Amino acid sequence: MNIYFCGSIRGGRQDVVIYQTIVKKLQQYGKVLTEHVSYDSLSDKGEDGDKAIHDRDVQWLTMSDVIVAEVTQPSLGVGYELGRAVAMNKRILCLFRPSSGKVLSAMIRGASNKPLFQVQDYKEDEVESILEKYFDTVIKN
Ligand code: 6K6
Repeated sequence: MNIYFCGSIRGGRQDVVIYQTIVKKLQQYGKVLTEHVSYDSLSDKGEDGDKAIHDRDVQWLTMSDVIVAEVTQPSLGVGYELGRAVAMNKRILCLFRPSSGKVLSAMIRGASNKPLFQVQDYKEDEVESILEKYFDTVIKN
């Protein structure tokens, strides 16, 4: 299974440790095409140029079976990826931490439409069990 993980890069890297926990868990279920989103050392510069990054990421989205996005830290890139993924009729799980004090965009929470587009509020220590439950269903269907 190809899994596309979305997390903030230029939107701010404060949740990178949670991205690492999520990516590690996702790797039990398939190939995470965007593992680099969880790298500690990722700067916001990139080496490939923005057009190459965009085109490669859209290609990976096309190849993905499931998209998992950590949406607590707002990111234009993550929002864009989710919009493109919805247009492709992909299966999408958005993870949001209310304990951050932030309020999730209505354009993400309001897009929730089970079973294809799911938004799940969670606490940090629940993230692995939430992914287990989600992927149990994905694997069965
Ligand atoms: C920095 C270091 C190496 O590469 C970079 C910049 N590049 C990106 N590389 C790969 N994917 C990217 C990059 N910038 C944004 N994205 C995609 O958009 C990722 O898949 C993230 O889910 C999302 C983050 O968007 P921003 O707006 O927070 O940057």
